[in-house]
Amino acid sequence: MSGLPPGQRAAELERFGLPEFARRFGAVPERPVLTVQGAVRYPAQFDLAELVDGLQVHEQLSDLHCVTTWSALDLRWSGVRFSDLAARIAEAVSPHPRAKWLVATGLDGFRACLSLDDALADGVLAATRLNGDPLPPAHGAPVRLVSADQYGYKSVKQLVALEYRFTYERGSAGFKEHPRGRVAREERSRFLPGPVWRRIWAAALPIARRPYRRKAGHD
Ligand SMILES: Nc1nc2c(c(=O)[nH]1)N[C@H]1C(S)=C(S)[C@@H](COP(=O)(O)O)O[C@H]1N2
Ligand SMILES: [Mo]
Repeated sequence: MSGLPPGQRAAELERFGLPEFARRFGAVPERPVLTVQGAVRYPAQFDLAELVDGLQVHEQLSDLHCVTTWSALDLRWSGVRFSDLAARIAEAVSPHPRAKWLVATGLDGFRACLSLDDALADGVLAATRLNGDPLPPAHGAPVRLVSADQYGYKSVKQLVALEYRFTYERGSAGFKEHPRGRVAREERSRFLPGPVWRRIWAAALPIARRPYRRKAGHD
């Protein structure tokens, strides 16, 4: 919230992601659903509006830190705590007690894998609003994960599915996604130390941004 983590620079929020997802940008369905499966006793599909209905609305000021070294600061997210949502889901689907990971999938097919501990931590929101307005589709409508302490690739936009798992599974970013992705520890990506990745990612950023900026220009 205040002060930039190591290797990050302040930037304006703009739609971003893996280059191959820039063009996969689906329309928000009229009646959004959330599918929950994997290591659960009762796989289910929930009406998203019903699922969040009655949960306490929570507002949070947090930063979005992309692994490619840009950070959008002081974003005012509003929604429900992901832990509240997960508790309601767990009541219905009965996850296996040894399930320790959660794969979140977006409408565009983008997948990220979070440890359940990280997903249920403070500062993780199922956000529906941003800076006082309904969340725009470009930033994740109808609902997006916001995990403030992890790199942006864990904050899956347009959430459509959750899968409980016993083990970590590579998401869409493969080894470029760190299993934990904690910003404070600079866990940017696997196999190399954070400060090394920092330089690689900073060099890759202009290339990664290109398809998103091109798409935004056409919208
Ligand atoms: N569905 C979906 N969610 C996603 C992505 C994506 O490509 N698709 N990219 C992730 C990455 S790498 C980042 S940095 C943030 C960017 O969020 P923004 O588009 O709101 O800036 O979304 C994350 N969530
Ligand atoms: Mo990112």
